[in-house]
Amino acid sequence: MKQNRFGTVSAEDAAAFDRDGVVCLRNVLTPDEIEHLRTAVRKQMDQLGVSATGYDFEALARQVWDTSKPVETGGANRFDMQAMKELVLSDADSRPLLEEGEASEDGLFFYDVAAWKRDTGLREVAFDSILPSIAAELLGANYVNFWEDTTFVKAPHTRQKTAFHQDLAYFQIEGEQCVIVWIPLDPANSENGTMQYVRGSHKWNETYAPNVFVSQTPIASSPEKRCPDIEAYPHKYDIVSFDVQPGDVIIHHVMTVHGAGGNPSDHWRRAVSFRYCGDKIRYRDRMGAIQQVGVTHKLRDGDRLFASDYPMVWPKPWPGLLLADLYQQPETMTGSGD
Ligand SMILES: O=C(O)CCC(=O)C(=O)O
Repeated sequence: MKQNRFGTVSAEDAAAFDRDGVVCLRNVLTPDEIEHLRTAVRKQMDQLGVSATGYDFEALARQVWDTSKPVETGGANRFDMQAMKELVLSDADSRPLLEEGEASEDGLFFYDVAAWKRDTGLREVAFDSILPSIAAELLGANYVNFWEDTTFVKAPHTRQKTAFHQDLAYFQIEGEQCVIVWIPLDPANSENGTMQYVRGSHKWNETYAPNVFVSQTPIASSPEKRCPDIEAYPHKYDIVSFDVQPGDVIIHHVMTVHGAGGNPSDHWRRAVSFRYCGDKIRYRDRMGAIQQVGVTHKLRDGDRLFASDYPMVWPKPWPGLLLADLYQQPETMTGSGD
């Protein structure tokens, strides 16, 4: 892997990423950039209950384990959550993945996607910050496409953990030249559910089926094998986590197995996650992958990600060009407006 081509990543950090499959970079985003992301997340959260794509996984998990009630997701219709409940309950190895302690109604594990399509501020960070060139550097890529953004918010007193998983099989891609940038919008540490990564797992040479996040239950249509039960045997794995502040980012390789605790603390843990693909990635309509919302491309298996759904964010055609402005998109079905 090429290192240090553009001076955005130190040789030590690039080496850590290659070796561990994860690296934490300090102070790479500005306070203004963090504020843009907080604003985008606030707008998504304001639409919870109305938007087609925003879910509360904490509430959902309660409904999954309560066999007396059906699942209720308000306006969110991206996934068939009743079918997901039946899948989890039929899985002999599934169990609630909750932090110890009293049940709390305050908990919220908010999940949403694709804010870039309607939020200029988030787009500026995803396309025009230093992140695309960091991704290019870590991936040794000749160009970089933006795949998607995802929002993960854990309110104070959220018991739901994020089940350990590997990202590749969630995406319709072939190849491993892809990184995920996890961006905390609040201080995050072991008290409020910072991310946990299995060091070196990107080199296990295994592809794992996507799971349903509130349980390790694999998505039924995926042909891949189940992710190991990291939660049950954490001592068997080399798990690394980082205490982070807004401005820091944690970047993991698409094959790195990762998860997160709940947030039993009194402090929010808001985060967004950006996914970047290098030039070796090809499109693949992978069985079991999560269908993206609002995509319009007609890519076929083996195609490069040359479509307006996957903006090329690095290199820029000329310095100073604001890609965020180029990719103004019409309103899509994905929820709140700007
Ligand atoms: O923030 C979380 O709890 C999960 C994040 C994650 O899995 C990701 O960014 O790929």
